[in-house]
Amino acid sequence: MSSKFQISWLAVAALAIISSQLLSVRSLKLIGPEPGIQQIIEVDLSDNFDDEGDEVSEAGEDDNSVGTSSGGRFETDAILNYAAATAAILDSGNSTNLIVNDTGINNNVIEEEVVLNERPIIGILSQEPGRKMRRALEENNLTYTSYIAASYVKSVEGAGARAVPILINQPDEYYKKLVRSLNGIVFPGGSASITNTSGYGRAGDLLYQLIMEANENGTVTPLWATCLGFEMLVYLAADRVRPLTLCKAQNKADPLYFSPGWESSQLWKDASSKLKSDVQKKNLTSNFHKYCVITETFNELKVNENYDLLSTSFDFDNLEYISTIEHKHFPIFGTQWHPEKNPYEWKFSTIPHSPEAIKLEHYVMEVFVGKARLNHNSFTSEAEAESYLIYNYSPIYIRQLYKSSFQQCYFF
Ligand SMILES: *[C@@H]1O[C@H](CO)[C@@H](O)[C@H](O)[C@H]1NC(C)=O
Ligand SMILES: *[C@@H]1O[C@H](CO)[C@@H](O)[C@H](O)[C@H]1NC(C)=O
Ligand SMILES: *[C@@H]1O[C@H](CO)[C@@H](O)[C@H](O)[C@H]1NC(C)=O
Ligand SMILES: *[C@@H]1O[C@H](CO)[C@@H](O)[C@H](O)[C@H]1NC(C)=O
Ligand SMILES: *[C@@H]1O[C@H](CO)[C@@H](O)[C@H](O)[C@H]1NC(C)=O
Ligand SMILES: CC(=O)N[C@H]1CO[C@H](CO)[C@@H](O)[C@@H]1O
Repeated sequence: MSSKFQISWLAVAALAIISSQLLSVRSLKLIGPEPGIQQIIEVDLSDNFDDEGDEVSEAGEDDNSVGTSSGGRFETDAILNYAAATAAILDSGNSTNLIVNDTGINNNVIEEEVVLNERPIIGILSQEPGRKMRRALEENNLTYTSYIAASYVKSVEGAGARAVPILINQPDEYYKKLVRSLNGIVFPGGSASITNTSGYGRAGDLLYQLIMEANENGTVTPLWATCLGFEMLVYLAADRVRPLTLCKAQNKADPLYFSPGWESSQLWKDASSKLKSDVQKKNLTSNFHKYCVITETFNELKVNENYDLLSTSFDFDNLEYISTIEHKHFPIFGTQWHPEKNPYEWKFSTIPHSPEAIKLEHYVMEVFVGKARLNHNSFTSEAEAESYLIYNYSPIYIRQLYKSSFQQCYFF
């Protein structure tokens, strides 16, 4: 855990200037830097924060505690990234104070009042219709060229965010504008190509580069990638090398087999012990994939240098494959399974609808949208935001057109 937080001193300096970009943490104290050696970060998340500037009086002494609600003290690598630390330290409360003691750099103490973004907007990437959907659209004289399954929209809405569709085959400037304006992005599942031979793959490639750049710049920019989106995430993280192995996990509900370190991960650290136990013992995750990423490939392609493997699952032939990953420093999550199907899709009988399965979806989406609340990007006006929102489109009850695996889809 000692290199969990990476703080860029450049980003810290930028903080003094860009107060609107500030993130939520009651108190953060940075001591140093001493080039080339470890830095120490002390974090105080205690409730009795003293406005007068007693920023770390309540900090714990446990060297390895990470983002606990009582604070802690963290040793990190020399190159540190501010965004990752504050994202990881996200805790309750909407109005908090952040103090950076940069003694050793400028002998300055920077104090800022920060608020959570309570109106997060999440962009959801659209994609080309699959073969069956395309035929059904043609038969109905519908000329749409891309779609988003409504379950992804409902899923972010259920966690307190609004959704914006991200269209495919648009100029680069469109995607740059959206990454500057949105608070988080979703790469949904589906059947498009994950390479730049599809509009989905091309948009995903540019969005991923922009998301990484924004996070490196100190703007917490969360990404959630499901199923095909997960496969594209690993492909991009592997520097555009296909990471996929054929497997058989269509229409299958599974537990997660957690990997070492999962309990302190960004994704699982705040889960209730009941949920953590249920997701290991019960078949709460919905799987619809015929490709898998196996651990060997993940390591060979060095994706493991930047991403933590959080869980594996097994296909029908007992092949063990990677089911959950997250970025080591940024709020970027990938699941081969479909959280959004549990509450919102009904066609296949294997989709889990138990109360525990619904809690799982709510929990992971709350973690994701929680990270988006640390992002203070916005459109230039509420009117501009409205012009992009999904409310400009109406979902179609797609099962009236063909035997779709989706209940409702948005078409563009
Ligand atoms: C900032 O940190 C330095 C080094 O630990 C310490 O000597 C100084 O008192 C701190 N300043 C404040 C205002 O906390
Ligand atoms: C589609 O268009 C063709 C040609 O205009 C027409 O014959 C057909 O009835 C239309 N189908 C539907 C479902 O509207
Ligand atoms: C598509 O990807 C390939 C392989 O990474 C690359 O050589 C090519 O330039 C890309 N094309 C476009 C249009 O981005
Ligand atoms: C990151 O920062 C660089 C340098 O300031 C800037 O040119 C670039 O546009 C930023 N990228 C994003 C995605 O914010
Ligand atoms: C989970 O699914 C498998 C079949 O894929 C089944 O054998 C097992 O009993 C299920 N477990 C539970 C707890 O329902
Ligand atoms: C839960 C909570 O802390 N709510 C606070 C959010 O911020 C407003 C304005 O500062 C306070 O009035 C609320 O009490």
